Amino acid sequence: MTTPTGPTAAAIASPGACRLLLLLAIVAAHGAWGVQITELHVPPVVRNGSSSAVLDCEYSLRSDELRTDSGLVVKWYFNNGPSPVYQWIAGGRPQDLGVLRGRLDLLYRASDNNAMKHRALYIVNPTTDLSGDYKCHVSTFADEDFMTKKMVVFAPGQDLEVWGSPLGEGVNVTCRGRGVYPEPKIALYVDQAELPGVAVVSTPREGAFDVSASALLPPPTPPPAPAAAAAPAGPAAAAATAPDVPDASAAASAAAAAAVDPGPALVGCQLKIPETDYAVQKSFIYYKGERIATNDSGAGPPWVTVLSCALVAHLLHLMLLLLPPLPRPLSHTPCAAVAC
Ligand SMILES: *C1O[C@H](CO)[C@@H](O)[C@H](O)[C@H]1NC(C)=O
Ligand SMILES: *[C@@H]1O[C@H](CO)[C@@H](O)[C@H](O)[C@H]1NC(C)=O
Ligand SMILES: *[C@@H]1O[C@H](CO)[C@@H](O)[C@H](O)[C@H]1NC(C)=O
Repeated sequence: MTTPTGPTAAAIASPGACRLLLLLAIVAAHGAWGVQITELHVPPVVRNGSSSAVLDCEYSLRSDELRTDSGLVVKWYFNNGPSPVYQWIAGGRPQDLGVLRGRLDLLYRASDNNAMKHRALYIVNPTTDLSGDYKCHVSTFADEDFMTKKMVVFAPGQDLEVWGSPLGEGVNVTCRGRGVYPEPKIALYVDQAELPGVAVVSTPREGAFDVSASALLPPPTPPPAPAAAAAPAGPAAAAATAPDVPDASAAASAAAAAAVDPGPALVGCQLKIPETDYAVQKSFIYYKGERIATNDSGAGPPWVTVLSCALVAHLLHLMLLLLPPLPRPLSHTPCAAVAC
């Protein structure tokens, strides 16, 4: 018996909504959807020869997928290759395959949960050839999920070298880095300004790169005697060859040179490895054609510390010019002091 009253009409109008609610309730009771990767931990940058790198694939499972007969399989793929480089069938032993064969600690456990313990890759001594995309793929009979992330294994290579050699009237500045991976960027600077027209050569060798950059600096002016005398604090003091007894004419010509002297130039080289924050610099002070100091640094610009050395040398130089002990015509001293 039907009575066309309000409540009955409402019940007829909303069966769709009721079914949706019921479905949501069932899904909620089962713990949402099937297997789902919640976090993929892949170290973005690893140094070649590090002791280990752990790539962990965290996932959530529906309660029925936690059972041993759920068909849970964890696979890892490298660089989108067709076959896995690692496979673990829950309940069995993990296997290292392909490029990772012999490269993993298979006893490593990422979790105490039996449905998750061998989900991670524990790479022992990662090397540059293991740079690439790592895809974790997790599946059960009911569902599957995957996620990919990149790991760069970089090699800083041997010490960066920078030097200048005379070329015609100028100086050929060359900077070289060897055995670097991945392919680095290299640049030359003079007083912090990047030199344009630098010739860069990059050569692959044994799975890494040798790079060099060279550029021609304009002709230097002749080295003044006071510059050599002003360098005793620096490591280049032993290399200073100018005689310690400047005569009046040498001092006068030095004063004249100082009048147009633009000061020491800092010649630097920087090598950077893309996708990492690895950068290394090396520089030397180029003072009227003479290399008077050198330094390098692994992090951050060395310009400030080296530049202050340059300023000290420059100040010493100026002080020597202003000191009155040298026998020379008085009229020349104020001339040098005001840099006419
Ligand atoms: C350059 O700096 C490094 C530290 O980065 C230091 O170990 C080295 O002795 C310095 N070299 C010179 C020539 O000052
Ligand atoms: C990376 O490290 C290994 C040793 O762990 C070494 O044999 C190899 O030459 C290194 N590769 C580069 C490019 O430096
Ligand atoms: C500068 O020197 C480097 C190596 O010392 C050399 O390879 C390069 O060709 C030189 N550049 C010029 C312009 O000669």
